[in-house]
Amino acid sequence: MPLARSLSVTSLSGLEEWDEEFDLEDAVLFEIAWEVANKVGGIYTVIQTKARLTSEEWGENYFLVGPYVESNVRTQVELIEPTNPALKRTIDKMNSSGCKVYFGRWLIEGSPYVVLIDVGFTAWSLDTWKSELWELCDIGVPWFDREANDAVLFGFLTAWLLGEYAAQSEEPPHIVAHFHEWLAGLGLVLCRHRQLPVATIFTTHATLLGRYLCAGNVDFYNKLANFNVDKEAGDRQIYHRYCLERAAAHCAHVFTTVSQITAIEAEHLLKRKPDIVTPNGLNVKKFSAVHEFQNLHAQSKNRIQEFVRGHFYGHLDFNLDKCLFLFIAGRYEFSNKGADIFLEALARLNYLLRVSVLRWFDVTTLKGQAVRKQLWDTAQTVKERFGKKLYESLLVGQLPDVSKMLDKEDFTIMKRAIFATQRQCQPPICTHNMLEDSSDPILNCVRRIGLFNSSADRVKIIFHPEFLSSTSPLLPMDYEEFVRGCHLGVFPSYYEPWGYTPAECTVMGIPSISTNLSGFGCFMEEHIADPSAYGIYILDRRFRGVDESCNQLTSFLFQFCKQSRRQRIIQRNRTERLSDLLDWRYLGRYYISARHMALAKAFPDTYYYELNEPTSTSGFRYPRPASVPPSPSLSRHSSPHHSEAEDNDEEERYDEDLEAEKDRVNIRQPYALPFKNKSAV
Ligand code: G6P
Ligand code: 1S3
Repeated sequence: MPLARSLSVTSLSGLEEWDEEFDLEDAVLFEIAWEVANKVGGIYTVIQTKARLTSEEWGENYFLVGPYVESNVRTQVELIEPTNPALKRTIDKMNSSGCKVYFGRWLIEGSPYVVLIDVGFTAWSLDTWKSELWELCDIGVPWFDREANDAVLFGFLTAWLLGEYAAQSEEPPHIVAHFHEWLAGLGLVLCRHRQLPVATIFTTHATLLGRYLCAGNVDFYNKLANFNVDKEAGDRQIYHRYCLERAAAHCAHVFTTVSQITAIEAEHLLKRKPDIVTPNGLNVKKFSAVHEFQNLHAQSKNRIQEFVRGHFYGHLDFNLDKCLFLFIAGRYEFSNKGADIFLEALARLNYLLRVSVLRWFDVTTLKGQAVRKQLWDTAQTVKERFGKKLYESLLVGQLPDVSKMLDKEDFTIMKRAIFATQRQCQPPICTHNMLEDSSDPILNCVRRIGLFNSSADRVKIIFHPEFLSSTSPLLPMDYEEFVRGCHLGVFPSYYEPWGYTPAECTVMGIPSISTNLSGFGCFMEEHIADPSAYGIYILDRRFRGVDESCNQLTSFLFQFCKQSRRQRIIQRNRTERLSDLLDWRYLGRYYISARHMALAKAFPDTYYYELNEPTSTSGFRYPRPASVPPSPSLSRHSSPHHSEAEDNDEEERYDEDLEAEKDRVNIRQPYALPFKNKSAV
């Protein structure tokens, strides 16, 4: 029976309303990725955050397919009996033929169904399937490439699943299968080869060759059109992986990438122009109190301050309240993610801050003030604890026992404060003992630029080489809390197909620096008239040399440091206002469009689709803020330099400029989706 499903993407502060009623008939959607319920990198975020919207649209007919990893299943998945009869028969059949396939609900927003396949359990088929792959398309996978072996197993198993599902369906089904990244791509190639009734989509989140070439010393973007791709892949011993990726891109009914810049890269390196760009979104949390995100910033910042207090124990000769927290995070690809130029820019910033601070204040006086304030704070803390004990004693009608009024903890607090005035060695750079300390690129760079957290340095560095976790004894915060507590995210990537890190900052109202070589940076540049006024700084890494980009980055950082607290608050309000642009409720339409396109291509007798602007996400633009931009002012200094009076007037801060601008934002929807069920045309 045809299921009528309707999707309503409602108005998001200025983004035009988009209501579309359409009939998907009996179509079912399988979304296949190695990162389903399995966190490895950015694709996990795509799948996990998009699940709610896709579940709303497809309901019971949406299934995510991924690898079975026991530790993940234990914490993230509720295993249940398959609800869909054809899928139940499929899984039973596969399990009785030597596979291990599980079904469950992934315990995330939207609670989507997941089909998880234990690839290791079917490893006995690896050689047979590799031979079949060789017979089919001359792709030889070497035995030692573990990831590629997994890709072969996963590919054959997902194609088996989809084929079996088609066979077990009572009516000829309309299946949409969306495959993400090369690791899942072989399943798509096999679906086409076996001529299964499946509309296929392949999304690449980064091309293999692009990632490898950029990580080397190659002028990637200027040479993009001229690479001998086979040779380059062969030289890097990834030819077989590259072939799997390219085959998937070419076999797909619809090929998509996450940004325009990766679309160009794919056209040159994979030799197919994407049919549509599907930018990455996020699930934007809206608080009932509009300024809750500002309060959360203050709360999280306090926790980071506590951590910094501990890290710089004995060396806290700076005022934490005037300390700005800048951070970088991401996959450990030193130059691709721009850690190299970030560190270099920090060294230059350190110089600028030292020079400019010295011009106005005597540094030793500043330090003396910081130490004095810390001792004062300690005395206040101990006084409060003392007062509480005194009060408790009086409450029970007793005079206090003076010998018990100061306990062990009070003495510890006071000793720590005294030690803080004595300095022997520098505070550490790294929070962990690194196994390969001498060859670690970050530590080596820090050694080269000489930023060792000395007391004269205005820029201090802490390297936390591990995922953040709220259960860590060191810094008990999860990533989201940490980001909220910082002032600026710095992501000067050279290779970044999309870049979730600055997008996450934006939806939490934290300004960020990205680049015009990242999908996110280009997207924001395209859709905002004056990105930096909204706290979206876009570094030019495309038309400038490394040294010039580094100077520009230093200048962004220096200007940011000169902002007053009030200016930062206004800027955070503006940044947060861009969230709607990055919400799946808005960006999800590109995925929807890709699926409609694939259905129409694979089942032209049933579905019809017409696309107006196939590869463009253009058509809307945030105007320049109406009020004066939060330009840095040297006379007001709440960060490195600051007056108390200025902080006090922050309460009247919020939305004089927000109100003024709200009505001016009027964004056209990017393009219409004239998808119709053919019978309704
Ligand atoms: C938020 C809080 C304010 C706090 C401010 C600190 O806006 O609501 O109470 O003063 O953050 O801002 P800063 O940029 O100095 O961390
Ligand atoms: C990739 O992950 P990465 O950090 O290796 O996919 C992400 C999701 O599409 C994307 O945001 C990122 O730029 C890519 O590089």
